[in-house]
Amino acid sequence: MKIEKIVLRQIEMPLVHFFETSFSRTYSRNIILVEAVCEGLSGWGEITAGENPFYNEEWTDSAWLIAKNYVAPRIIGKELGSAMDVDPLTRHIRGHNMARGGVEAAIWDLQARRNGNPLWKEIGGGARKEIPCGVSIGIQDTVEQLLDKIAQELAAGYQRIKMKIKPGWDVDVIRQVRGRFPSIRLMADANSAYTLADSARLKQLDEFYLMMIEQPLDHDDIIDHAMLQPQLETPICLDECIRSAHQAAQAIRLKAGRIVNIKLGRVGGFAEAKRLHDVCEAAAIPVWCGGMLEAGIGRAHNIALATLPNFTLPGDVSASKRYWKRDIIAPEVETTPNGTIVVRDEPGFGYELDHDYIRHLTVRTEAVS
Ligand code: OSB
Ligand code: MG
Repeated sequence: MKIEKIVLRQIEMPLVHFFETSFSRTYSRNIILVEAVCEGLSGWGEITAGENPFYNEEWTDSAWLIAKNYVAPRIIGKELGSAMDVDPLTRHIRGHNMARGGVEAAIWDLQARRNGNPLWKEIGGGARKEIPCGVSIGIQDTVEQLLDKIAQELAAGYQRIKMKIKPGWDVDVIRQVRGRFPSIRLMADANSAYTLADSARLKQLDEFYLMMIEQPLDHDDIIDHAMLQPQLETPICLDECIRSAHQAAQAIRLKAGRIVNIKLGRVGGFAEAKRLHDVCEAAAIPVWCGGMLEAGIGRAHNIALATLPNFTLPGDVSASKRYWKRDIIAPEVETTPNGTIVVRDEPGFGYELDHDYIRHLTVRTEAVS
């Protein structure tokens, strides 16, 4: 397979409800879609960078430049034995995993379509026909609003609730959530809002028997997490600081956490996500699929990823309608009353693209060939 052309499209999509983390509040997404073309077939990917460099160093504009000037030119025209060959062509680019990963994912989708296979089969997944789903609920204006949201998501069937926390929206809020919902599967995500100096405060969370606390400390830290974990009963789940299988191996060796959130973009695509999955599986560390407020393409890629065997915990992959009035794929992603998503068997990522709507949302386009 030789990629002839890579088309980048930036779309702007308003969220149905703002999403607030410890680092920012988002009302509208600016997402880069990647189309990789070979012999009349196209594969599609989504770059999961945020609108600002606050989750990690990437954002829409940096990802656009990296994808256009560094990633695409290194792939176009090269003879690829398989999509596995894409990752080594761009590995020497430092950082910018989301820009690399969005292009890589498009080529996996293309390969799946060429072979007439669903993407989950192409990546070696298929351990489950339905993936277990949780939801990630942002920081709200009031605790009452948070409690209402949780009640609504539980009524929809979601299997676990993740709530975002930050200093000032943590122990007291979780106490109220636990008071109202004593037996739900609950976890908290701090997005790096604390330091080791907050150990005593984080230790107070043990009282609420959370499934895990996600990335309490610095975005690029492993060592402090290894100092914190033995002080807590609550398992630490690592997100931001795990960008490669190698870093996961190091974190596991240092006992910096007991669970890993895998995000396709954060690690640079399917090849590295698979290696990371395998490293965790060999160490009996369960993983789950994280989310970056993806539109339909990224969402569908996450569903395929979550069919690998060690994705045993409910992830942050949920229904399209929680994010968008209208998604860019058809049908949109829906959940069952049991809080699962049924994996589709159509070739590629398994959904139809809504080209008209994508055209309507597009604010810039550039093709590299
Ligand atoms: O840390 O998991 C995170 C969204 C944007 C940036 C970081 C994170 C998140 C989420 C939302 O938690 C997951 C989703 O619903 O897509
Ligand atoms: Mg997180």
